[in-house]
Amino acid sequence: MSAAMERIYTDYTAPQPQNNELFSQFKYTELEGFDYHDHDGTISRRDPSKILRYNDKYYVWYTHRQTPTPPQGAAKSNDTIPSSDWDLSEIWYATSKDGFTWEEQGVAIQRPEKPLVGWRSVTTTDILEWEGKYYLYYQGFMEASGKRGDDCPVAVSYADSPDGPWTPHNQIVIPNGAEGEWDQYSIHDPYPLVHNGKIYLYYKSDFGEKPHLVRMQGLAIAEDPLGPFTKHPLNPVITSGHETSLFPFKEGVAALVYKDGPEHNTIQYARDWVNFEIASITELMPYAAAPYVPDAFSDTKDGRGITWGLAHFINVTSNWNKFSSKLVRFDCDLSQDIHDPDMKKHRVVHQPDVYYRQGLNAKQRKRILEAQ
Ligand code: AAL
Repeated sequence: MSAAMERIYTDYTAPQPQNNELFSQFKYTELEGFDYHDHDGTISRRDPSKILRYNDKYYVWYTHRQTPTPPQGAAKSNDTIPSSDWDLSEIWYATSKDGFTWEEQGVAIQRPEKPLVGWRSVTTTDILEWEGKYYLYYQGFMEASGKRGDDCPVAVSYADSPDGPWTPHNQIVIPNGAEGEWDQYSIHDPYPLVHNGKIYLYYKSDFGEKPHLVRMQGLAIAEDPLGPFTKHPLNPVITSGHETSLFPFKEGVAALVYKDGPEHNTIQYARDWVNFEIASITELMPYAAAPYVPDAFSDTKDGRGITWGLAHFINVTSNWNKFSSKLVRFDCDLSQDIHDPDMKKHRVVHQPDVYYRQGLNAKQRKRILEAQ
């Protein structure tokens, strides 16, 4: 049997995508309720948390930047000028009855005073519900992003209600790795789930040199939301992806792995929550996907999967001098509880203009013409 035929039997839950429970297309819907200043770059919302359902409402937390200018890069940044789209930011939150129209509630986590963790910027948060209390994990920047790199550890705040008030733990809860380790500079995209009575927090780190940064995903496990977190000895556990989102599925965990790395644009699965295999290949995956995962914290042994969530579009005007991002809703069928054939079509039919927008640049056209 060829290697390819082997994979049909070992890697995929079905020979054809339309019958693969861990394959889906992704459909996108513009959200109502958020003002973006006509995308002039002075306000940005991005990197949403998983969706939480509480008192018949959906809750989402996200990075909120509102600055007098658009991002200007690390060299030009100062106490009011942001270096990047997520510099000088706070964690805000919004609620919704239907997941399409949202009401912004305001700030959840403010930047603390210098030198506390996150004094420069608090960003890229995710939510954990544990024993009746709520925890927001987030990146705590202690310098403008982009000085050496996008360097930060992870901090945490906690509350008795999703509406706060949030008490900062004011300590680094997921520390950077030691010098020379793969996660020495950054601990990004903290993403907690509950498994085997413990908190399984997946995260990204990046290493190497710009513009060829290598991004991989690690796992840190704790018995208490405030730590200590122990990093898994097999880290990195996923060798691709960016803001990787995960959800319990049957006895294991599935991951949306997109954007970076040799295995980008894949949906992966780990029966043991550590050793991931490619379950399907897909496209138009949501950026910074933040799914509604009803059983994220129930320590389930039969994860039901996901059907929707929020994500973000970055640099929505394609103008680097007005860089800002916006939240968007995605829908999919990665669920044991629905079967939506329209989500299982494995060919997203694009119109010609989509391909023409990926046209040759002047340098490429010049190279081609000169080679004739
Ligand atoms: C995002 C996330 C983290 C990074 C930056 C803001 O997509 O990966 O949060 O630090 O980009």
